[in-house]
Amino acid sequence: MAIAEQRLSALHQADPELASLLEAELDRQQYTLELIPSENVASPAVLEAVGSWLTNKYAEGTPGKRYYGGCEFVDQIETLAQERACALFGAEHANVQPHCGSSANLAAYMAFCQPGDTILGLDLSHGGHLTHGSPVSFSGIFYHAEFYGVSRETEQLDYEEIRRRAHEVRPRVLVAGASAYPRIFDFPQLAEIAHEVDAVLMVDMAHFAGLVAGGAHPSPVPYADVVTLTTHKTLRGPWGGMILSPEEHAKAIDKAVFPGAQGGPLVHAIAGKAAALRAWGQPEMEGYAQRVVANAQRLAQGLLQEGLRLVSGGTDNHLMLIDLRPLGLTGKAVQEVFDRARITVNRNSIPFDEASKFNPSGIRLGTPAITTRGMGLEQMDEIAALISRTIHNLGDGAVEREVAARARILCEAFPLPYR
Ligand code: DSN
Repeated sequence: MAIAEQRLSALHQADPELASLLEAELDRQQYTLELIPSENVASPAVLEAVGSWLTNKYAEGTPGKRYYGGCEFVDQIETLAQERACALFGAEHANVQPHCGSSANLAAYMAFCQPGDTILGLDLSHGGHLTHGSPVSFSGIFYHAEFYGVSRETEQLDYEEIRRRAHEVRPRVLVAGASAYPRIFDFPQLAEIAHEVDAVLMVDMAHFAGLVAGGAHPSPVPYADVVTLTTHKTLRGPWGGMILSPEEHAKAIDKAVFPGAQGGPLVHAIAGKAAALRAWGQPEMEGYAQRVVANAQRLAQGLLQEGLRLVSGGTDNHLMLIDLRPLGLTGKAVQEVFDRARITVNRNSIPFDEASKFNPSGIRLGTPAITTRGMGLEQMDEIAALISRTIHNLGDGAVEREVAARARILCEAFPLPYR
């Protein structure tokens, strides 16, 4: 019996069709180089917590103040997660209930804004996130969204330009953070700008929360009025969100999460968050954040040496963006070829992209998941060569098969922790 079959024995009995799809996905994850920078590999401990009977429990409210009986243990579980989050990030208050990053951002806006208020965030095509004001998201529908971008020359944030925009539009909330920005943020400067215009500084550290936890990225916590994050990216936890803040904003944020933005919390996910947060104090996480960044920088260096152009010329964090324009390619076709070559990436807009959002000019890559699997600098050199070979021979089936075979060998040498 395959190991996945043993793990899913109840599901196999009850629903073989679904079980076999889960198995197929495990197989895909096991034998694919996962380079999507927002993905990672949750530990078996996290999976056990998330897959537990906590999913049976309703617990609207907060620990000690629930609208349901029978909450004595889930109160302790949620308190544990809150305390661990506060200790790890040096925050005064943590709300661990947001179901995801978007819910966390919705609640953060609701805590500080009225509908129609102005928010100022990084443009989506310059690396921002949908929930930072995109017209197709609640953030751009309920609020008046304005944007800042990166400089055309450096493809990096220009803090004088952010200051100019902030004075021009006088936002209620200045939003910092990104989904596709390969550089670090200057939080003291952002806080200064926010204060100059009496704005709240909200930092969405979803992408780099794990780098902050491990000391490989400056922390926004001492500077921001509110910090949102997801727990499933660099933080290596279950799918979910979280909000950190000074105590003075705790009440407004808790109220915005529930009943403002959500109903009952996902207690099983909160337990997974608690398990993931505990791991950060353990030897297995020692140096992880630094390795993620070192791997990203080595991968970036390899890609540059192979003649590929990277947005802003490299990376300071866990991700990078390949600019496909010099090669006359667009992201959709490249992403599909990589899928066949057992390398998972995602197509992404790049600053000043003239191509459509559906088929943009960039490919976004990151190292959190492969670093969790134990890969290091030597593997980054090989992966850079595989990426280059694939891109430079797009449409050559023999190359795709060779790269896929090599990717599989690498994955076999650095297995997922599930078997
Ligand atoms: N969609 C996520 C990402 O891939 O970066 C951000 O929420």
